[in-house]
Amino acid sequence: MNKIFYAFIGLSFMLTSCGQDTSKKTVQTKEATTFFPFDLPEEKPNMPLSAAMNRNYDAYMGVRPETNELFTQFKYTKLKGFDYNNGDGTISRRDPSKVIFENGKYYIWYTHRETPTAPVGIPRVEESNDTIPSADWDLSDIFYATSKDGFTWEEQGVAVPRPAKPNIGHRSVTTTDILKFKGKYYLYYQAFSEAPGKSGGDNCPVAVSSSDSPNGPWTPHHKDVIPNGPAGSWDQFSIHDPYPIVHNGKIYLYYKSDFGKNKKEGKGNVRMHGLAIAENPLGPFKKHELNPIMNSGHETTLFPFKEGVAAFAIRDGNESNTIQYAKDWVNFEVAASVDLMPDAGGPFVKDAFTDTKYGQGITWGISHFARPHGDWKRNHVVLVRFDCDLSLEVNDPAMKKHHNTPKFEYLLSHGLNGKQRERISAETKSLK
Ligand code: AAL
Repeated sequence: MNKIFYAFIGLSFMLTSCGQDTSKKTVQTKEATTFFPFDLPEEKPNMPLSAAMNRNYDAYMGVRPETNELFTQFKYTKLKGFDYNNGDGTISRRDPSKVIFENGKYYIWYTHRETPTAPVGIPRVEESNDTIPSADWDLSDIFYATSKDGFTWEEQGVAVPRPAKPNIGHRSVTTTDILKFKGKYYLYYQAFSEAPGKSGGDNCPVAVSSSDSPNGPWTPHHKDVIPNGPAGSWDQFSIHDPYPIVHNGKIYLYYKSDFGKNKKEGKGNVRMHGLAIAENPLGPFKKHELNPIMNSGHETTLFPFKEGVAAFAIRDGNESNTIQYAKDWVNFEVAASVDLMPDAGGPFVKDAFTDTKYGQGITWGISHFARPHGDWKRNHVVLVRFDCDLSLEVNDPAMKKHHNTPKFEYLLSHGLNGKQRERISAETKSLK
């Protein structure tokens, strides 16, 4: 009964607020705006609204997660076909590229490390040498794998090996992504000439290799294609996670940079994303004058969506755990807050290279999960499949549920440390 009554009042308000007679409207509005209607209107109601309610209508593609095309759950599945030496830290696979479909099968490329020991870690970089890795992505090559169904993969071996010294990347080639442009294939990747961490940060240029076929052979171009910014600029040291998409006949390459670290002031890295645009896959790439164009995120995951481009902001920054949207491919706005985002997601983007004018979105991809056993001494990363509904072609209500209940153990695994316990007990003692 209540529901019907309020719906009636809400409806009569909406109808009268669209009327012609403004004096009447004012009176009616005064009476009717005492409440917001029980049935959440799909269209923005013509009544005074709070900042939050204005945002709910203006900033999102739907007024509730179920109708917001850029809201999704993420579901995960273990991949078949990859061996990790019982997870002892000597084999790692991480930072997968986008998935592409060619020759009747799916392809992915990724960082592959196989070393006699697990990495010592960036803080102990001085203990690394020609066979002992510093970071998990040290002493790596770019491998590829193919699959008929996206769940079971066959590792095909190396696509881009570390080149001989003194070429860039002779220490490690990592974190690749794929571009198909005018019938040729390009792999962009981070090319380390020293162990990650050796000169402070994780600094390396971006190199590119090309091929006439996704099966290779790949020709390395031995050049830095996305140069670092000038001294003092946000991307002066690192250009990570190069991620190309074709837009307006050009290559839009999004990347991440680590910056803003100040050990003395106890400030860690911030991570933001930039955009570099080129007409030719081998460059020159021109950085966008508004860079950084995303204030949050870590690895880059983007896909054409409607007229614009959607991006994952995972793990770092004020807007982490959001999916963002830029209608003009540059100015990103938060489009959804989400849970359990895929780290380093490499989605299957059907229209990544078709220069689409209306992107259809994604439903799955390959991402990575660091330290599945939680042990830094056996540090390695595994590839995993994620599924979602960020697609205009699919409507999967089960992917639009917005209520994740983590296991109690998961919550408790994020416990207080000793120092925090001391502060809390001192606080309690100080209460008289
Ligand atoms: C990743 C990426 C880049 C970084 C390192 C390896 O997740 O952001 O690739 O350099 O970590």
